[in-house]
Amino acid sequence: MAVSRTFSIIKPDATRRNLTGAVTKMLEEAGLRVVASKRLLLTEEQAGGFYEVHKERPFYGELVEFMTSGPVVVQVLEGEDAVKRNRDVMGATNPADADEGTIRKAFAESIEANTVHGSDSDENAATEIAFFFNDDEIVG
Ligand code: RTP
Ligand code: MG
Repeated sequence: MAVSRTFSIIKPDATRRNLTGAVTKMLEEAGLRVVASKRLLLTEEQAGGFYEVHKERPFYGELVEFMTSGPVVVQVLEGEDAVKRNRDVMGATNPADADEGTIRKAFAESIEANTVHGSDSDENAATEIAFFFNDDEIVG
């Protein structure tokens, strides 16, 4: 399996509880390497643009409000089959459905305040990485 990249966000519910290190440790233990990282307070425009695909969903407004409610840590992760590897360690969107050993099982507060975002395809990973990082900010 080839080494690839994915995009991750440590969400405001996690930064608020000082879990950036604990979440990152689980990502690293899953075989992912942080090759870019920065802490940001997203603007409404950034959060709204990032979640544009969910614009018609009933939770869009609340999601944008949540994602701008505190700092996030955006990261590029590298590893074998990175998108799937990350989705596996994240666990199900709703922590009530998340498996033992996953980040969301360990830390998520609710279906919305669910600690992490992870790209769901290689194509979306490339788009999402480019949304937040220049090439020279990523050191593999
Ligand atoms: P993500 O995009 O953040 O990695 O999460 P995901 O693929 O597991 O979930 P997705 O369906 O893409 O939804 C994006 C984010 O929206 C929030 N959400 N709220 N209130 C609700 O019913 C609801 N459903 C989803 C979550 O923060 C979810 O991660
Ligand atoms: Mg998603």
